[in-house]
Amino acid sequence: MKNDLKLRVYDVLARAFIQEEVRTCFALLGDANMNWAARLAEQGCRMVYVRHEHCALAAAMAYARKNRDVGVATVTCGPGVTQLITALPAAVRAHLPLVVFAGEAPLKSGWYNQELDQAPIITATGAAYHRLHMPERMPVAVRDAFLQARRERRPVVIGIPFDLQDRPWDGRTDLPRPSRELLPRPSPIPAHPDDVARAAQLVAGAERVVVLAGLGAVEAGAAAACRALAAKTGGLLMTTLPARGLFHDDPYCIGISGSYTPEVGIEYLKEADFVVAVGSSLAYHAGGGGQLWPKAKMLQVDIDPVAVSQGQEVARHHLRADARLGVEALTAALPARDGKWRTEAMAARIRDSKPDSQAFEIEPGLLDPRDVVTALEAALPLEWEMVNSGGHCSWFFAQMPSRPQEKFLTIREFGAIGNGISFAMGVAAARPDRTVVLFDGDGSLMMHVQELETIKRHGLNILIVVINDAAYGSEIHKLRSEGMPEDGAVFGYCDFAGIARAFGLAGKTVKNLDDLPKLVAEFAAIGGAAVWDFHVSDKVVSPTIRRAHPPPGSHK
Ligand SMILES: Cc1ncc(C[n+]2csc(CCOP(=O)(O)OP(=O)(O)O)c2C)c(N)n1
Ligand SMILES: [Mg+2]
Repeated sequence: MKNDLKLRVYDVLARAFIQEEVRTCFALLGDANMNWAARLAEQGCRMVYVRHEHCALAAAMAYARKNRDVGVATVTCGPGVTQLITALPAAVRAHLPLVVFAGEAPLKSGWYNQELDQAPIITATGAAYHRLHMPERMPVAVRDAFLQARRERRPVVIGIPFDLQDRPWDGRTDLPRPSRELLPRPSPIPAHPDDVARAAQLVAGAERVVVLAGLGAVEAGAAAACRALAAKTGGLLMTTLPARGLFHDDPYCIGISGSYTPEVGIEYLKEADFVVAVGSSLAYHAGGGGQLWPKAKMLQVDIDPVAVSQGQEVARHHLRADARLGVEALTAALPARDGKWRTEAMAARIRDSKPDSQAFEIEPGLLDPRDVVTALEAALPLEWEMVNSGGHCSWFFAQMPSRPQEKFLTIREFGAIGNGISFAMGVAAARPDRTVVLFDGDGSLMMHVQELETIKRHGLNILIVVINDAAYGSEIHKLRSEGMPEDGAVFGYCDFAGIARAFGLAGKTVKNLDDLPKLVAEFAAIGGAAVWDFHVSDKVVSPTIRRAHPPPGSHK
């Protein structure tokens, strides 16, 4: 820190971020960002200091998704930047607007041990990289980074050599107009009447319609419109995984589309003859290619309709429009129909069926992960924020149908494990008055278990539920299916309750599910953070794995 009163470049850079209304920044310090970060904090930005740079970016991702705003993180140059390389592609694929303040090695030295050509590493992930080497232009370049992140919905990393940051500021002290004031504010795009007429004719000719909503439907506020369309056609509703819970209280919602569809949903989708996909990119894992609905034609209602998505032919029919306006216009253009697919008996089946009814032999003393999820579904307050992580266990905790969409977050587009704890921190920072409950696997939690210290230090209110099968479940089930040795995927029941206590959190190995209501009440009363470890059997195989990796002997 400099003791003279002269304004430095990092002072102005910090002001430029404050001017962009940055109120939370996820950070890990080094030479190339610490002065800037200290100034940012002084100007009222809440700093969440994490223990691994990956987690700074991943937490900013969840913050951005939750607040529908730009997430901000900061890392030092060189090794600080290389730690971001798993989180960046995940943010790119999830279309999350982020700005990362990264340092760069000093320009003045002939040699610097942390020097690295950062741009190609960052741009290889799909994120943008801007070198800021001209102090006078930096405030505008920062503003433009926010504009770019918002418009392109991807991470923008700005790299600034730290000797430049340390220089006295000789330029103007007024800042450019912030990105929020410059952003175009277009109204939602209505559908063209010809497209509506064509779409209505197709839907009117269908008998078994399913309305599938994705995050685009959530963002456009299209939930009520989708329900009305499903009601008018007498059809059913479902969502993609990230949009789960959008129809949580609708008796005709068959759950999540794709790898996580519950049993009854799979059955009804086989009968469907028409799917209206609303605000969904029809991703591979959402069943966009139509494997789940072999008889159905598909109409996509979206501002950016596609023919092929993630290597698969998807919708043949398209209605280009804002999700809400498009669905409203379609519904209005449909004639009333007499026969309906939906019946009260179907609603009762949807309500009363287990997501997966397969029986498994379970070792004494271990739990069935499906029972754990059912018990948690009953015991956890509905207003708690849920964060779902990945891994084999994620099939089970995706099945909590009573939880509303606005209390749910999952970001899975890059398929990386280890992010749950960061996402939970991001949600906790975005919703400081709420309790956050994270559902994670043991392998995933261990990947960034150091963040328990961050949670403790920042007093975040997070309950971590570990579905602990003592293994990388996804890998064991695949290896077993191929008759391969499973040693590399099995590590035994690690003592998460003990680890949590060592970091100063509460920790509990929950053996009896009947204890849950009492445990939840106690946790709700005290708050803070805790890890609850549920030792589950690795004999319970999710339907997705059973389909894709049948047991040995059944291979063709
Ligand atoms: C960063 C990363 N490394 C490795 C993998 C491969 N992988 C996918 S699922 C999984 C197992 C996760 O284990 P756990 O969190 O315990 O969940 P489980 O599958 O056991 O339910 C692994 C290692 C991955 N997806 N991402
Ligand atoms: Mg596991």
